[in-house]
Amino acid sequence: MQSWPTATVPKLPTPPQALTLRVHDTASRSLVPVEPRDGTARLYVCGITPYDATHLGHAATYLTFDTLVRIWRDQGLEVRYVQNVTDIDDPLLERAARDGVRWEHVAERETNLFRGDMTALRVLPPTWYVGAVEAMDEIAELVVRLKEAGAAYDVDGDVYFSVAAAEHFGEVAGLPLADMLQLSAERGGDPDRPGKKDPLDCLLWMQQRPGEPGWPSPLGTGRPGWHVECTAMALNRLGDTLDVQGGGSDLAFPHHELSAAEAEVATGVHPFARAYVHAGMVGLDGEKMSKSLGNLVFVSKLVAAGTEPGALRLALLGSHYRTDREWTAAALAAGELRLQAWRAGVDRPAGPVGDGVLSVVRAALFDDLDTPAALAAVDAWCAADGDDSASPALVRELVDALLGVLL
Ligand code: 5CA
Ligand code: ZN
Repeated sequence: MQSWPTATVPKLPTPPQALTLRVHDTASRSLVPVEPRDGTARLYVCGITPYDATHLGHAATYLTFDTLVRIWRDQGLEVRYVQNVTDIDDPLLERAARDGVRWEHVAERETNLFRGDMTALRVLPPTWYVGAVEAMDEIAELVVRLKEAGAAYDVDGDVYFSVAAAEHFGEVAGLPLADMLQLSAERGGDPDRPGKKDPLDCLLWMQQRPGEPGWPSPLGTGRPGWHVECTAMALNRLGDTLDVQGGGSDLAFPHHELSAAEAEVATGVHPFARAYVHAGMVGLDGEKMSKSLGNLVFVSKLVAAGTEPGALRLALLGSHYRTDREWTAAALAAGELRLQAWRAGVDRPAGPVGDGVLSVVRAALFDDLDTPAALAAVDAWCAADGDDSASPALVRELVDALLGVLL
């Protein structure tokens, strides 16, 4: 599937070799070093389910992984990045029925809006942007592989993955059974379906239902379960091990847990990802911003109303990615003020020495993507006087390359 146009990324002076990037890994509940092999970083970030427009919660999560991509590129690594689009799923069918349009139309319309938002926000596009619909064959192939490995079974013609087949099942989210059961029911699972061996077993392939779309496969005509889509797309483009598997914290269980379990059984390799990185939830008025709750603030609407995407970026990067937070008018106003102050800072003929702010910004970002500390370092540079006439250009470039903001 077509992604979106890339923004240019200025090349900065080579970073000191001594810096090691560390990120928070949900599975080990600790900061872990990220040391990609062979000069190549492998990243899978779960993409949108395109049934409603991108809201600021999505934007915050994709900005988190954009920061990671920018750090890797700054390190001189090649970045192989896969992002999916869940372009067929129950919510799409429900939305299409409600609006009296075809589900394909809903998917295309909302994916286009998302591309527009990502372009406006200068989020760098993934190497592969893959829709579930275009990946049906490879997904079915993985389901067949899991069946052959003895990790799948039939329930009334539908195919289920057996969590008992994965030795390390449960280790990504590290949750007690009761929590897993509850989250499974809340987030697309069916723990109470009769005939399953374990309530946490998940759907791999669903036979076509009347009035619903289906794709021919060796498993019969139907469509895949959610988790196995991401597993297949990741394994086929990035190999058996990812450096980072990313998404919002609502994906840790069951989605990333089950994807990891499926990958482990299919490849015999553990762990699937060296780090599972999860962004906090952005809320509005005390609730998680979500399509189903309807309490949404849209990137496209803010931008159409005249908000500068750079200010939006700074507003979102002003909090640490792991913190659950509220979207407020004050956060946006702070982003706007900051953008003005930074523009004034780089428009000066000279400023404090630029190498200093560059190394502080890098050190902050290498420390679990500490964007608030990185922003504070640029604030400090803008607030101080100096006579380095090369520094305004360097700061403009570092803000562009590492923070994605054009001053
Ligand atoms: N298509 C699946 C992943 S395969 C999906 O979760 N789609 S989504 O459209 O619901 O969410 C897309 C991404 O945005 C996910 O990483 C999700 O964790 C993240 N996300 C959703 N709501 C919020 C929110 N309120 N705050 C932060 N991130 C969010
Ligand atoms: Zn996913």
